[in-house]
Amino acid sequence: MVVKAAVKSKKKTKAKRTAVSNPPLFQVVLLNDDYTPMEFVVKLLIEIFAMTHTKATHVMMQIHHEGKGVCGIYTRDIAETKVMQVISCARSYGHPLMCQMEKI
Ligand code: TYC
Repeated sequence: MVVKAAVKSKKKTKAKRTAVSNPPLFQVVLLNDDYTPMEFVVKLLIEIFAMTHTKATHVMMQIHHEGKGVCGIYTRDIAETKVMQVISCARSYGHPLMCQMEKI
């Protein structure tokens, strides 16, 4: 009777790598206007974009002086939700504040 010894192959099998790409990112941008109160914008940046009071005040002042400013960078669905939250909150208080998302 011939007994065949099991010969373990020393050869490494290469793991197949599938190409994956990162999802596109969008920056949520707040626009300046002459009517929305500064303190409202600060509160909104704290509540919707999880900023500290110091950071929110800084971003609000930057928007006030430069016309617009980035509040955060997100994937599409989250950016869309943030824009909707900002606009619906602002409108519910009667403010004209505008917010948009831009692909980066
Ligand atoms: N310019 C507004 C004011 O003087 C304040 C403001 C800041 C409004 C940022 C909108 O995105 C904005 N009351």
